[in-house]
Amino acid sequence: MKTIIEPFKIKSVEPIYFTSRAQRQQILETAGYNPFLIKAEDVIIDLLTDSGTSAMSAKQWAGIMEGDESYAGSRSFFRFEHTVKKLTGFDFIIPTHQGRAAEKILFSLLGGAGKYFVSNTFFDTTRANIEFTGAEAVDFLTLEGKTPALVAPFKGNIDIDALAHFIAEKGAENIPLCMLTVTNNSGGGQPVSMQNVRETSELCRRYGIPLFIDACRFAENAFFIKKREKGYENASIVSIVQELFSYADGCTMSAKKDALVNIGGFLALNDTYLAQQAKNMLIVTEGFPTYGGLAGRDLEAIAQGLEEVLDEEYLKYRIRSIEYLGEKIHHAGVPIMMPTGGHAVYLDAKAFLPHIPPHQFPGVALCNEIYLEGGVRGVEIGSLMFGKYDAAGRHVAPPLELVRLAIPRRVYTQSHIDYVAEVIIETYHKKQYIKGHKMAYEAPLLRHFTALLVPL
Ligand code: P70
Repeated sequence: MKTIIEPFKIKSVEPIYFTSRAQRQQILETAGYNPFLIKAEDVIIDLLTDSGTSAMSAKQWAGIMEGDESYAGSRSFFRFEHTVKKLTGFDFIIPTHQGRAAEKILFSLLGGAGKYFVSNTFFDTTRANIEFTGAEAVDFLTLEGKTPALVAPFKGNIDIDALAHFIAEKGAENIPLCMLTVTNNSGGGQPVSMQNVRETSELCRRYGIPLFIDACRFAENAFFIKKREKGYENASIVSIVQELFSYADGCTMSAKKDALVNIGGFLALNDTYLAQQAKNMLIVTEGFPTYGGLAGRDLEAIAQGLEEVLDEEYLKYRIRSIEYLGEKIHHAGVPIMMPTGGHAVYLDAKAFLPHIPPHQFPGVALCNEIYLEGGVRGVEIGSLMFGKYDAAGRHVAPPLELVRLAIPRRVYTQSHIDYVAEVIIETYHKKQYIKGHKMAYEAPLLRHFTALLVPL
């Protein structure tokens, strides 16, 4: 059969509340034109994030009941630890309440003024945790990764030559860690190839720089390797995952993505001394090392989710559901990041709204228009999230202005997605009437979460 169906049935449902365009106009104004500040009940289809929004399986809910809530030595921790070790091969597995808590611990221990952390692309919280220590976060995305319309199999790859130059220039002693984000979230959910991971690992090992994986979407990345990289056609997803982690010295993970849960994360690593320091900090900030910032039931649900996410039928449906939305709107002429990535369709706001300059936040303007049109909420990944000011106070734009439509895992059906496509295409027809925004309030770090804006 040609039709790829959702490989699950639905046992428990939640209502969607509908709003009129006039109501949404009012809601946007009240929210300071920042989609983060809209109440979820006022959203018809919520594509703000795929993080923590998964539908859990019956087995995960069963795990919630089975969770062992002992303070120390909980059975659920050992199941969690066993599962993560089997996948990653790392020696020390440290649970945290979500990804950024793992980042906070890791970068607090390794960071500081004068240090450089390098990556294909750091995501927002990772970058913020690095900069908070006084260190610099530097991205080395390949040119093809920065070219939205170009179709290439591994647009998440790090530029090895540029990285090698940078290491030679700054000195390995000033670079405490290299991180590969799989898939590359800020760059379109694009995968990183096994070859690129292997070559990055060789380069880092030559200089004694530890390589860590930001593993949020490791299973989606593995599926792309299987489908697109020569030599992996017949490999199992689990063996691809294990090989990828074997090239690294550790990882941070937000379990809210590919572990199919609503909260959780971990730090995993091989270095005994660093692990000891991390556990000491964990006790101060998160909790005892056999629960971190989580309940025993959360650890159970993560362990179960990490097994389910490796199911090829699931991954096939998952990646196809993103591609399906991408195809529909691309055929209608809507400019998107090509090819579609693992967890979201990314609209190219620069090409969608060429009349709005970066300092007027084309991505935010587009997000708000899409919400107005059909109650669909996306997120801007562009000048609001990553823009900076130079010494003269001028706005410095990031390379891409994107609107991400992230698809929660196992939550929406094909007709929901058809509706989203219709909303995007309608918005595209009205593009010349969309106006830029200006900032009314911004916080010093991670400003996109709380900023207030006004349309021009
Ligand atoms: C997302 C969320 C979180 C994330 C990530 C990567 C590659 C670390 C983290 C932190 C954040 C977000 C963005 C916009 C709207 C809502 C939420 N990504 N590394 O949706 O993990 O959130 O668990 O601390 O993507 O992409 P955590």
